Amino acid sequence: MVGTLITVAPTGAESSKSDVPALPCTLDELVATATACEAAGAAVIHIHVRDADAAPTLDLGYVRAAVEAVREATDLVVQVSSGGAVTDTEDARAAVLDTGPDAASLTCGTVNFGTDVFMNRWELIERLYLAMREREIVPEFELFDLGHVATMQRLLDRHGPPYGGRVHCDLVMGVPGGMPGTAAAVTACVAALPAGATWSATGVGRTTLPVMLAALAAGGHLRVGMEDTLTFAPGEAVRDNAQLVERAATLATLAQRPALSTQEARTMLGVRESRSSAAGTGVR
Ligand code: KMH
Ligand code: ZN
Repeated sequence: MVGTLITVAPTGAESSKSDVPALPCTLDELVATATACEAAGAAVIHIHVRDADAAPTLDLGYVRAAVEAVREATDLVVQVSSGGAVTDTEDARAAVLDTGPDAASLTCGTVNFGTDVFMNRWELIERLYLAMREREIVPEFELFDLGHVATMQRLLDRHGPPYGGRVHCDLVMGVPGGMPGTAAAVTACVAALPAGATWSATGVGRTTLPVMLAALAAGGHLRVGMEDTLTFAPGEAVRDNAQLVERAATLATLAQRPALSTQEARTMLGVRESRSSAAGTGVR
């Protein structure tokens, strides 16, 4: 049986450093987290960047520095977020594809996001998808709801396969406004995925463990990290991202599907072999 791809999403765009002091926000903190998470079993890192005030930013200087620093310090597959924060513009979200990542997230539909709305118009989804393929960036289709599976299928039908030729999805579950983080929802989503697609799942907040266990049982992969989970157990704050990766790797080993190496992850995802951070040709 195939091993488990573990992705770490260490920072996100939603939590504030003042509320969560352990959140990696500076470049040094990001690199230290990336290094520790790779040692603990992560193979992919999903990056959101913070500025000097620890505020979420899509400033290309910051994002490029993060991509380069993580690549320099680790062998992790570097996946930038094209989702950003709910306040980011479409142009800014597209521009991060010019920072030379191996992979990028691609959310396949609009979703209520707590009291906010995470907007993903069809035109933006197409634009990001085509820009990724042009730049040889592997997309990770972020699916917050069952309808997003249908939109991903429409995208593939209309535009053909992504760069790398593989379809890899991440079920983002338990967001207030999206699909629930339950085993039943995992089953429903997975049944709707195209044949041959690989998938991971992440459960936000207290859904992290049920989603992780359901994903392992159903042959899926795992995403964990402080973007999605800040409480390790009732009343116990997460110590750091490596703690979440260690737990995921332990459960994967118990399921007899141990963590994939970074090289195995590159092969599975179809990531380009060598990539310089200077890549990028400008997003229209
Ligand atoms: N921060 C959320 C609004 C992604 O990274 O692509 C969107 C998000 C998805 O985190
Ligand atoms: Zn994200």
